[in-house]
Amino acid sequence: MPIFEKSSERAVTNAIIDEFAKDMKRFADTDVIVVGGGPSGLMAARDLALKGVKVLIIEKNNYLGGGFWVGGFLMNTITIRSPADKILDELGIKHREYEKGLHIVPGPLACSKLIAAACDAGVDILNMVAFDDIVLREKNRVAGVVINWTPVALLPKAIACVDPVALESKLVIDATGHDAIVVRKLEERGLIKTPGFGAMWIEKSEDAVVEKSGFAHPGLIVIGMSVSTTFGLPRMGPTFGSMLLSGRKGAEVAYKHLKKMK
Ligand code: 48F
Repeated sequence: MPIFEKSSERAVTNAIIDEFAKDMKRFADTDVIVVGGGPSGLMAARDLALKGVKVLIIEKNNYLGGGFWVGGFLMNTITIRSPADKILDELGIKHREYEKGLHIVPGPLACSKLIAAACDAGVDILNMVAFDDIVLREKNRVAGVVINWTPVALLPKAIACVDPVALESKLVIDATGHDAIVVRKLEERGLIKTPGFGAMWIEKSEDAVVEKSGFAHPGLIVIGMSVSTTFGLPRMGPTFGSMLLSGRKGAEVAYKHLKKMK
């Protein structure tokens, strides 16, 4: 007596291809593209999706979460300073106060719950796909991204030309962490100058990252550690409260801008 419903190889293949084609058509023209699915990108995307914005995360790995799975020094404890613990409460993530205002939570718990919150909010996700370049419009406004499958970058040199495709959006958010990949693309084109991030100073850095989260160029918002690289702020080490608050601030800035565009 079989356990599972009858199906076929053909139906399984068709289900995968049909859904992917439908998704890609939707992704080709969206409101906001978030490049990078770490804590700041997930937070921003979740907040935007909850407000009814069409938002897509492009993530080069097969997994989301970026550096949020582990705390510092390959150890699981994530530290979050108040008031960002309120976001943990909002997402139903159990945490403990280690000392006044310094909260701790296991990385796998915090990260998996944040990913689930983004998915539940209706965020679209394109993983194993890497940002390759920007789409520019009038006055060098960022208006989308050029993407390719992550493995394409790993192909041997003999396989020369594997053209990418492009997705249009009203706004792009750089949430690629210290590398600030999208901002760096603008820099390659001489459109922006980035000082790179400075030495560690947790207290100064966390506040400054949240304050500076916002537009770095027309059409382009920066959040998370890419803010540090873009504006030459100190790095912050293994504490994540500002990643969540920066994502939230980026979403607010994006939402306000989208409303003005209407
Ligand atoms: O690095 P990441 O977690 O960025 P974040 O949201 O958070 C930073 C913290 O994890 C930590 C810290 C604060 O305590 O210092 O580092 O700023 O996540 C960045 C995501 O971007 C993806 C990358 O795989 C990761 O998931 N990413 C990077 N380059 C690309 C990319 C690319 N070219 N295309 C698509 N995704």
